Amino acid sequence: MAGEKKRKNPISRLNRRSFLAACAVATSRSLFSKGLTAAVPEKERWVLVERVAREISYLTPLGEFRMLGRGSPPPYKLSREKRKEVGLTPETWYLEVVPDTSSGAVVENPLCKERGNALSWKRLMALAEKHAIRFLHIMSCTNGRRPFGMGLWEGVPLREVIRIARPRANVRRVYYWGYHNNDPKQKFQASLSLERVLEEPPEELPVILCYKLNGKFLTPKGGAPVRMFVPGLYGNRSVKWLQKIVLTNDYKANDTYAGWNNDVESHLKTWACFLNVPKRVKAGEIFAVSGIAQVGMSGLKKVQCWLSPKGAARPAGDPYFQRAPWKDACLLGPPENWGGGLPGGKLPPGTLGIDPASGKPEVWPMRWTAAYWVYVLRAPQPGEYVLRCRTIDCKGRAQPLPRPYRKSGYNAIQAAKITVVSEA
Ligand SMILES: Nc1nc2c(c(=O)[nH]1)N[C@H]1C(S)=C(S)[C@@H](COP(=O)(O)O)O[C@H]1N2
Ligand SMILES: [Mo]
Repeated sequence: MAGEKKRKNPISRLNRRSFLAACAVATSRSLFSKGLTAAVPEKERWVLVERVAREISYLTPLGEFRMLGRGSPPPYKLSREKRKEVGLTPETWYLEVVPDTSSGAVVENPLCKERGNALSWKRLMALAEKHAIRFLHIMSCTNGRRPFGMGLWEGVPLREVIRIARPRANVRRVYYWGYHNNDPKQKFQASLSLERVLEEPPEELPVILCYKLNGKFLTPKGGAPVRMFVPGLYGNRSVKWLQKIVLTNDYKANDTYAGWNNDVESHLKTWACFLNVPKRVKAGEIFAVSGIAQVGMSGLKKVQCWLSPKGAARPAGDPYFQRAPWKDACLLGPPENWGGGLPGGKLPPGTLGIDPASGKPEVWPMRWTAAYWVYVLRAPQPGEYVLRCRTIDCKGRAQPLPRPYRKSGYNAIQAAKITVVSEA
């Protein structure tokens, strides 16, 4: 596969055996009306898809997870001694859960250092023995051009701790923040409706106090020892180095990210981006392009690609190329080896959404996760081309949709340049 270039990216790793469960084979019409390319025989397509799939690690290895952390210095850059001093090691960590009395919130058993009953790591681990859950979930930043990583997260449902604090009256929202060098300007804060914390629809995942990623305790960069993890939303709600929760009757999102002009309520969107695209291919050559799709709120039915000559006139009145001759890519099925550094590539028992008897996902692709895809095509005549990718959600709608607010979660039709050179 001459020209196939491996691009450094945070979410793919070339180390696993995988297989294909669902392969939406493209119909064998020519790629676009001018008939510049011929169809790829199914057998060749299959071989190539399988070869590329084998190189993708479903879970992102920890060293390749993209991780954020604001502050000067960011908490993960503090020395081990300093982290001990400020309560960012298991032995020194405490979580306080207190009422915002100025809002009228009434909490019967506030957990705080002053009363000597703040939640310690030991107590959290005791709760974990009874209540720990783990699930697969992608991490994406609202404005990120690609997902930060695909993880297996473990923690204790936040409601177990809220229950211990016994909120009694006038609590509508949960405010929380992480360690910030005791400087209010460095505070990274987020909030949730208390109702979101207390219960969820049957197919939804609980908000957790998270302490493990891919089976390993969180690293300092990962938010150690404990971070919030909020399923279904962008990463800004999942505050790291968590130390404080305030139960309030205020009904507004007071999130740091909202103050930065982001829509913090928006759910993860369904969209696709490229992982590996060869920059140069030879005319007539059969080659593969791989990518990742984020399975957002509306689910994912298909990923599609469309190759067109560079500089071709954009169709009038069709900003999302709805009328372009898109072709289905091949969605990869659940892997046998989940990668990401899990022992033997196996998911731990009790992973939500995995059937305990077969060890296979109950549905595929799973909501709030990554789905990888491969698109195989034959290079047309020499020239400059643009390859685009998009998704079709479970409602059959092409994504992205028209969005009136840009900072509600990045979603766009991604385009990659491909140069086709002559065979000789
Ligand atoms: N304390 C703290 N938590 C934080 C942030 C931060 O800057 N400080 N960034 C948030 C944002 S905007 C994102 S997208 C996620 C990223 O999670 P990750 O660093 O584990 O990939 O962390 C969130 N949690
Ligand atoms: Mo973010």
